[in-house]
Amino acid sequence: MSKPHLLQVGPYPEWDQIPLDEAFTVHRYFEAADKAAFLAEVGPQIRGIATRGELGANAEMIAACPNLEVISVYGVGYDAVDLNAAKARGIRVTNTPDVLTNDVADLGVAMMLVQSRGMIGAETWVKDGSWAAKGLYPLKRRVWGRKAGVLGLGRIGYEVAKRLAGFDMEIAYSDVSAKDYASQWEFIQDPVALAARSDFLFVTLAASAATRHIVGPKVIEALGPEGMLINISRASNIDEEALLNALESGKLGSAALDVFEGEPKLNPRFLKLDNVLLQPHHASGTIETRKAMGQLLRDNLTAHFAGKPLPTPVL
Ligand code: 8YV
Repeated sequence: MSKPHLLQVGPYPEWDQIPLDEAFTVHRYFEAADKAAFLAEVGPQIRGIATRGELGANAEMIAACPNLEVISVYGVGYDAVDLNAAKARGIRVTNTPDVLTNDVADLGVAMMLVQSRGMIGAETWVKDGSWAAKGLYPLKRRVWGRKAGVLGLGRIGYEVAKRLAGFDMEIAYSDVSAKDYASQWEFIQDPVALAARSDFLFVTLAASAATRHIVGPKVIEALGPEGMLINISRASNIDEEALLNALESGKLGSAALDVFEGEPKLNPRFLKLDNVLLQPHHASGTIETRKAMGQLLRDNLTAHFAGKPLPTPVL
């Protein structure tokens, strides 16, 4: 039996690539020099798209594949998939929830600690001889016992809050409604009010048109010159222009960011700031989690082509 043809949007580790190539005829979009010509050539054969959270599948790509049946995302976020285009053609969409939740939460909390305690600068202080030459490293701010806000108490937000409880932090969260599994934490629906009472504000919302720039000038200024914004969701949840302005002027104390507009080519203004901690969209980037994500991506594709129920459908 001939293998279903797949369009692969971005690279995967070898441990995923080998089984993917065994089970499917894979066309590597990311290796094509002329993307439009490549799509025009292979598009009609394509029955599945294997993509990644940040890459998704846009309307053009979907339109170029008239026989497309399924889009499988390696990632929990599917905001980069044109869901309307998929829905209009009855194309199934899957993602990889749950398997990455704990690692994403771990990285968010680690970024808070590293940034608040100034650990990157402290390491430079040791390595460049400043410790011996200049003496003691400047004092930084504590984390334990302070106020944390979690914007979006879904799977990842919940795991962040659980970890913060271990630091005896005062935790509040915002979401569309109070969660029955979170009665131990304060519910503050308005993101501006949440930011105003928080020292650290975690953005853990699934991105959509409705959440675009939910963290705008008002939220950022409410968090204030002593506050820290931590984003482990999607760049589109934050008004990046307002964030940069506030970081440059000191209206916001600091930020720890794993995601950026236009990544990996982020706005160069970020690189000039000394009140930011920047990560290369790496919150799910552990060997264990990435292996589980790759397996789930393939399980969804295999189930689809075997006519079985999809393990983790979005559409
Ligand atoms: C990426 C992510 O998919 O889960 C998500 O939504 O953005 C990440 O896990 C990861 O960088 C792999 O591309």
